[in-house]
Amino acid sequence: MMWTTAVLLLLLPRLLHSSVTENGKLFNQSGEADEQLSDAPAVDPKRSAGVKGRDTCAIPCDITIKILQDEKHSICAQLQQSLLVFGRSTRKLISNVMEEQQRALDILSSQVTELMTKVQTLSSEVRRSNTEMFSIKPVPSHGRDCSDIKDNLMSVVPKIPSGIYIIHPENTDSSFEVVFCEMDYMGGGWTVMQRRTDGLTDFKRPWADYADGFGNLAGEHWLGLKKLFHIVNQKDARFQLHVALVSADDATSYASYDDFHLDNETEFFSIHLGRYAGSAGDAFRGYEQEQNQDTAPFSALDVDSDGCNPSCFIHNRTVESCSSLHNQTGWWFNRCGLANLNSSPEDTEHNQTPRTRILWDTWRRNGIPHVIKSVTMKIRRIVTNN
Ligand SMILES: *[C@@H]1O[C@H](CO)[C@@H](O)[C@H](O)[C@H]1NC(C)=O
Ligand SMILES: *[C@@H]1O[C@H](CO)[C@@H](O)[C@H](O)[C@H]1NC(C)=O
Ligand SMILES: *[C@@H]1O[C@H](CO)[C@@H](O)[C@H](O)[C@H]1NC(C)=O
Ligand SMILES: *[C@@H]1O[C@H](CO)[C@@H](O)[C@H](O)[C@H]1NC(C)=O
Ligand SMILES: [Ca+2]
Repeated sequence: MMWTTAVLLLLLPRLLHSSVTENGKLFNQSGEADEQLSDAPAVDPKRSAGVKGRDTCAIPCDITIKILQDEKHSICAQLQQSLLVFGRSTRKLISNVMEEQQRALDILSSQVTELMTKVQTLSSEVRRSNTEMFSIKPVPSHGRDCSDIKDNLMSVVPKIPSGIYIIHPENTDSSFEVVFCEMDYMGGGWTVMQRRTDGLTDFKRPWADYADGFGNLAGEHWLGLKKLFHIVNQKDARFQLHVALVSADDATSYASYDDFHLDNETEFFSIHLGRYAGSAGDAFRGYEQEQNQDTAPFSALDVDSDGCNPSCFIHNRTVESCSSLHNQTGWWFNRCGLANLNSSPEDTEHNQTPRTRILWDTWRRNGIPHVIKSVTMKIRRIVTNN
């Protein structure tokens, strides 16, 4: 509405001018009006009368006055008349302009309404297709675990690459996991559950982190006990565990267990190992029964189920927490034991003790344990005939 008023204010002087010109014609049509009238409507009637008066000085005064009064009356009547006409035409013009503006506004607003409706239709269309895309279609997983992925893709792809895959273990409601699959090593199909190579990932972690997992899947990481539990507890599936070790002087060895599964979190994810095979020795079980970590619950720096209760005597030292002894890492400690693959890789800058290094005590040369620089723990389905 503001701009309509502004337009009217701009138009008004022009309207007034044209009306006055029209009225000017009216004046000189009657033969009485002076040119000045059009420019100065408040004209002094005496002045024009005075001019006439000089031409007719012979006429007696009372008659002259009468004539002048008549003239004055007639001029006033004409002025009133022309003012009326002026007022009427101005009003008409203004109302015409306003009507025109109103029509233009009506057209504009109907166009705007039409556009708004179109926009609403379009955006609801977009929303609908987005909903279809994101919530109705589930996230596609590549398989139940890396062995399953390998079996599924083997007939389709000539060479399956190692890398990060999405898995959906069987009998798990909606837990999709991202895992690293090794597809080249020893026939492929391995789901990596732990990798320690450069010491860049901090393995000093509380229970929650060991339960949920941490690190970088493409590098050092711990997959997490919950995910591991879901994978190895699938129906009609059995898994083997493979530990691959590399020493500081680039010697390699492995330890393999033909069965591997975990108890649930209530049982602190106790580990269950099958028969050992390999070249690194069975450090999980050690040399003596009291070093055996098979069936041990998992411990972390804040959850202590390490079998040292209240304390153990290890290497002439009193130990209350195996996690503390092993640089605050988590593992299936049992009176600490001879294996802990979550400790730090070889690091010459730190004054490491055998207990803060990656520990696999049964891999020895000339009776001395190897210094281990990297390790991977991976699991694979065992083909069962049932
Ligand atoms: C009215 O006055 C105008 C301006 O003075 C003049 O040009 C025009 O001829 C006059 N018209 C008549 C009909 O006298
Ligand atoms: C203990 O762990 C921290 C963090 O991972 C690491 O920086 C440090 O070198 C480790 N200490 C030893 C003695 O290995
Ligand atoms: C965990 O396992 C134990 C023993 O098998 C069982 O009694 C318990 O109900 C399980 N807990 C959960 C939460 O599944
Ligand atoms: C522990 O102490 C005993 C006797 O005090 C000694 O013979 C043995 O060598 C010590 N062991 C270690 C690992 O220091
Ligand atoms: Ca303890």
